[in-house]
Amino acid sequence: AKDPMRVLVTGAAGQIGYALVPMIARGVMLGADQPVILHMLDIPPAAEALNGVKMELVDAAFPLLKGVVATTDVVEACTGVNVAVMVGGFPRKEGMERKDVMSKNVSIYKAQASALEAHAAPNCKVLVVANPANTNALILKEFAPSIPEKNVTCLTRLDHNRALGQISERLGVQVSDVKNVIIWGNHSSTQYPDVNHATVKTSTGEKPVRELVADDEWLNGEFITTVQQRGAAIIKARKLSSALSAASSACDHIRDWVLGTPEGTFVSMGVYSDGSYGVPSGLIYSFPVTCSGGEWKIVQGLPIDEFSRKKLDATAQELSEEKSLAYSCLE
Ligand code: NAX
Repeated sequence: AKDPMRVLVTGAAGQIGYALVPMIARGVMLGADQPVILHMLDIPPAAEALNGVKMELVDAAFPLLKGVVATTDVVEACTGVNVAVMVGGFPRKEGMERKDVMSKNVSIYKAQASALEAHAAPNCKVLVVANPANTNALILKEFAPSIPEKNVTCLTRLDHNRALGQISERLGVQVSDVKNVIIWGNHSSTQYPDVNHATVKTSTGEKPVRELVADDEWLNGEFITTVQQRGAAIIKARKLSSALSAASSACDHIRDWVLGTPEGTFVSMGVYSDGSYGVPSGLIYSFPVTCSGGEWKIVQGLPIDEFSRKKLDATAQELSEEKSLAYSCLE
């Protein structure tokens, strides 16, 4: 039998946490043969609720769940973890300035970076979910210099999955037959959902999405804005932000990273830019990646047309501005 892996979920008393921890305990994230020990962190006002989540995990009698740590102590939460899913953060409240929200999150991510660096297992893989996800991940990376930069990522898989879902709905095909959409850039409304390399499996082989949809106006317009604005549409409908889809996508992100992507399939991950596709290095930017042996690699050599180029640059520009704002909060 495999040794258990320790998985940290911060913000575990929140709504994504509530959807995510049972998925992890059922093996959705790391595999049906991988025992896990859950480490759940939240802040003192949520301590009682967090304990309630722990009680439910016990009550669910998950065979793979070998232990639960529920704590408000960052060091205890981070100790020995192999995977860290950072869902906790400071939400933007009505009337708050962008800079004030950034400043709160910068201090949270700076502190948690230090705790992970000092106490996590070597080679711990980090996924930042909390917004602003790319920039929180960048701060975490900067303040945990001994964690390899390739181990710090942010979640854009939800956006990726939303794009797959929209294509599947439009064409009336199974979502599992659609692949290789790309989310470029920031997990924000400037992200660029790109279908230029996406295909659909049909009875006569793989066909390009552009050819099957045969409506460039929709693909270059409404499709893009629907994916970009999907989070807002969920809030409008549910009066709460996306939670089950975010949790499921976080599992997809870690599972593919650890266990590998299928041959010929790429997925979107926010990773530390190396300058690929003319994206400035030093940003956490969402790229198409393939994973194998526990490492991601940016898919190289995809042709980028002029329409796409502008969109890749615009979202990079926004991330550079976020980075400056974050750094101004450190001064
Ligand atoms: P909730 O407000 O329900 O939960 C957040 C939890 O974090 C709360 O329990 C809170 O007490 C806790 N928390 C706050 N500060 C903390 C700290 N310093 N350490 C540990 N825990 C702390 O929000 P929820 O709906 O679960 O969303 C969580 C985050 O995910 C938000 O930042 C949200 O914007 C972000 N999202 C990111 C998505 C993505 O695709 N990257 C999509 C979904 C979601 O909107």
